[in-house]
Amino acid sequence: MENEKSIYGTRLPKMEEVLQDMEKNITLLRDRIMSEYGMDPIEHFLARIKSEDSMREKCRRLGLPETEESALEKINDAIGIRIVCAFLDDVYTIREYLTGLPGYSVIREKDYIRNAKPNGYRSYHMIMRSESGFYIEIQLRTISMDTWAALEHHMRYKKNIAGNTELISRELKRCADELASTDVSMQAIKQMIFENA
Ligand code: 0O2
Repeated sequence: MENEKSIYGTRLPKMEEVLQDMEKNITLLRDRIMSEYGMDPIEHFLARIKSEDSMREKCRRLGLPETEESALEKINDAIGIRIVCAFLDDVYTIREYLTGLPGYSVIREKDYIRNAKPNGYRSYHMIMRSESGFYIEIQLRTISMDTWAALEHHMRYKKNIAGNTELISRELKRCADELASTDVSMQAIKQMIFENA
């Protein structure tokens, strides 16, 4: 890739600035909630710039030319953050905070927690835009949702799966639904603990 022009043109340093600013904001929020409620709302979070190869592959998959415009305007996840929470209510607390974040606007939201995808995928998706004009994709989910998504992602890209793919999909969907019901129970337990504290 040495002599090849980056699909992000010369904008990579600016993208890194936006990514770092978002990371700083999430860390500040985390500290604030922790000092107010004594509990960390975030299990862990990952922040990344989509690699050159993945972005080019996504352009091809979507039938877009491999250009800076496709990567930064047509596709909105060149900058991506995944926030994994222990509990369901933390997902919505963080979503609320992000909607009011100075310097950023929310362009699009999809609640795949209340409206899960047919395969069982659950997460809260946000597309935000920085004042400097960069899109950021934010995925918010619980630990259970993250575990499921990781396995399902792995299966999807694994070629030549032996056995009955229909059965595998059905089993994955069943696991997703069981995990969702566990998330609701864990949330109720948390509430009982806090009400009696
Ligand atoms: P990768 O390799 O993770 O980057 P949009 O259609 O853009 O308006 P939406 O519906 O939020 O909005 O987007 P989309 O394209 O359905 O999903 C965006 C990302 O969410 C995906 O990125 C995945 O990371 C994750 N995702 C969505 N659906 C699934 C799913 O069924 N299983 C898993 N494991 N992840 C999912 P990419 O670019 O597809 O992949």
